[in-house]
Amino acid sequence: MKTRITELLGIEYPVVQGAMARIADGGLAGAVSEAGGLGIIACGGARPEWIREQVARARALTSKPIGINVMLMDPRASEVAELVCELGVEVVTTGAGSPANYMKMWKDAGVKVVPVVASSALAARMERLGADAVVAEGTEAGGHIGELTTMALVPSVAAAVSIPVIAAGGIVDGRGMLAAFALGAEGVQCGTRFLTVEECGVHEAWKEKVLKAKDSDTIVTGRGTGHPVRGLKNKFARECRKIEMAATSGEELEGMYAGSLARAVAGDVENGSVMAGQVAALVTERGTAAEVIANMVREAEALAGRSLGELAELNSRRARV
Ligand code: TUI
Repeated sequence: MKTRITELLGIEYPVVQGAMARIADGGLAGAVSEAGGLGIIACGGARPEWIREQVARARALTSKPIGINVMLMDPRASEVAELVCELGVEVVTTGAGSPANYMKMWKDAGVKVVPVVASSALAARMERLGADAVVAEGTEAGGHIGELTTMALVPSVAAAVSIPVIAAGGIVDGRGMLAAFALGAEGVQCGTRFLTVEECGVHEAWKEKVLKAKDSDTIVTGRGTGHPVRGLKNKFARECRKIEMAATSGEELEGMYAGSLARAVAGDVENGSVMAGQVAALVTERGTAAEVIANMVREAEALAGRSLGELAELNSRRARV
């Protein structure tokens, strides 16, 4: 399969694994890249020594390109930004802010730069600064999110830039991949779908919670702080919502979130922030990274050759290809 994304990133399939803070390590990223997608090591909240180890771990699993994600709200973001160049990773993605300050450094080092954006305005700004592609991430996604849905955001971003667009948020299988391509994307990024794969080291309790989730089981907390985060409903989320309703300032809320991801990572899925996207409801299997990617691409291509009438007929029989 060939798209501007596969050519740009030097990968076989235009499927990128979303960076999931404290979860997406070298083991997962290496497996995704070896399977022909792009694996990304999430550096939000990570120490530089950990990042070095994980890049080495991914390199031991694959000789194909890998990526690093810089979480821009992280106090160590500028340190991580420099590590990207030093470690010679092929691709950098960014999240939760504008990477304007680092763009020149990365471009000069020959790194492919793919910022995650939640608006067409930021996408256009990123293109002007030299971004190679953008990830347009809709509010269906897990973790830190913007306002627009994938359905509204992807065509809007595609109209605003000439560089290729990778769609994210709510994509879990070939149906979503085909829909994203119909909206203007040339690649997809999936996070939640990779949470339950064999190579993902997230706590078993988190995997089980995703596998059992229904479509109304995610909730957004932190809107009052200006940093909304989507995760699975639990005691922590209910408490957050209760306090948010009563709070009079953002600062009053910030304290609640300290350590919440660490608790979930340690397996406390009731009192921690169990980030996941709306499509958690559609994740009902585990599988391997290679199976996820191969099935997604196979299904998208099998659907793409059909007329709308044929698609409707398949839908009427609730049939999958
Ligand atoms: O970054 C993400 N998702 C994340 S980061 C993360 S780590 C975390 N840990 C604990 C608490 C909170 C977060 C978990 N999930 N996605 C990419 C993304 N970026 N989504 C939306 C945006 C975004 C939003 C606004 C990017 C830029 C922006 O505006 C920047 C500007 O300057 O206009």
